[in-house]
Amino acid sequence: MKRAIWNRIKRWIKEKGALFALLFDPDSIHTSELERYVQDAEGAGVDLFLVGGSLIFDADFAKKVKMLKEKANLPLLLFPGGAMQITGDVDAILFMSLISGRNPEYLIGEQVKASPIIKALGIETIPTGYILVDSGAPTSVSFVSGTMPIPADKPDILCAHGLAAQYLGMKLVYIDAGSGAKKPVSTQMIKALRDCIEIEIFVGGGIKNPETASNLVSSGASTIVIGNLFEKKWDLKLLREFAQAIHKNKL
Ligand code: 1GP
Repeated sequence: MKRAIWNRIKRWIKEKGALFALLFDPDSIHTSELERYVQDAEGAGVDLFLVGGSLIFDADFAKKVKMLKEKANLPLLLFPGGAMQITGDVDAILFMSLISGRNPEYLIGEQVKASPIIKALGIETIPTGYILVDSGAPTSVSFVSGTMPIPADKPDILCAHGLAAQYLGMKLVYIDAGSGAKKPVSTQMIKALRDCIEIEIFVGGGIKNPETASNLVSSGASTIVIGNLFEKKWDLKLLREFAQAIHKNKL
């Protein structure tokens, strides 16, 4: 089984302490801006690109992912909301199971639909336990997946899910408050999770400033994912500040 991209990500996490992943939602970028965004992000210190979303409205989704792949030098990971988003124009797929939920469609149904296509395309898969944490208000992903997030103040429940992901052989857990969440996952929750599992921890959802990103890294996050903030306003200076804050523990 292919592991080249994952091995590279693991090595970078070791070298840099933590990585900065920028999430592109194809619905919110124009093809004309795409090349500049990729160049800016690579110059500013972003480490990874993610693309995908719980619902995609753009008929040009596949075309935009292909363009991203052509322009990007950094690894491009698909962060799919379902089997319909599978495309071969990425370096690897976060092969996710929504393990905080109890909806069989997102635990295993979409994965079964996607697998034969992934095999035919020959894309690397990165087994990922996707865990939604409550952010104080309903999010698109909880609505679309028909699942309840883990309560924001229940580290024991988060740890139990993280351990289950680890014992199932997943390489990472993606702890998500949901795109545009009012409140990100707390540092207390991430600290508790870091203390009980050994696999990598990606954290995203509602992270709006470099200080929050830095605190999450100090608490044990190995990758910080930011999407919404830069979709609303592209800000090169802020991209650099995030990169510095996320890498600061090792620089
Ligand atoms: C969403 O974790 C990602 O699934 C990123 O969240 O868009 O709020 O940055 P934001």
